[in-house]
Amino acid sequence: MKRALIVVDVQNDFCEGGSLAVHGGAEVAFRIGQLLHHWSNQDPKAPDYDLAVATRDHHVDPGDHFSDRPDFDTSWPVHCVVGTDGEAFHPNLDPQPFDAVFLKGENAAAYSGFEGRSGDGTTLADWLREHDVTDVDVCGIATDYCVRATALDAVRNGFDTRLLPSLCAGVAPASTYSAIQEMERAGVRVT
Ligand code: VGL
Ligand code: ZN
Repeated sequence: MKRALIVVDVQNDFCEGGSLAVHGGAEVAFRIGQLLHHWSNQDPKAPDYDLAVATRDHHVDPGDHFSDRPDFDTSWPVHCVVGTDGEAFHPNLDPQPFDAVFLKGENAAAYSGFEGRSGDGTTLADWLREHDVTDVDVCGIATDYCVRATALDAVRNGFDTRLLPSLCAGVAPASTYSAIQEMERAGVRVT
């Protein structure tokens, strides 16, 4: 049994000052950074993850995922464009001791980290299985979109899945609330 931490989309554009800023994003980046700091220093008070991975929204031309008049549900302002500062990890996410990073959404919307691939083309599900991971904790941005989709796919792929709500930020309160209910119904343990 091995447990991995999955850090979803803690990128500049999803934090204050970014093009799709999520309220509380920079604070969540800071708190995840603190956790990673304790974890990478093998601090006894850190959670005992065997591995830590991150996902990144990584858009080139994702079609109608981008809009000049976004509805903030199925269409969004231009964000996380490959090669821009908005696509980079937020500086509060420090350190970044990830065993792998999974990029998603190059040419179409991809909310779930399980749609992403690492540098050598491995999917998140295959990578976790290759590393004997059975349990995952999911945190990051946004609770009601990419965190939700990633946690639901983790359950579907057979991982024992927990959500860390204190290390998440959501786009809107109502959709964040219903996303948490939906994750719980699907078998995600909300800690
Ligand atoms: C996300 C909206 C658009 C996310 C990504 O990371 O939750 N949200 N693209
Ligand atoms: Zn996106």
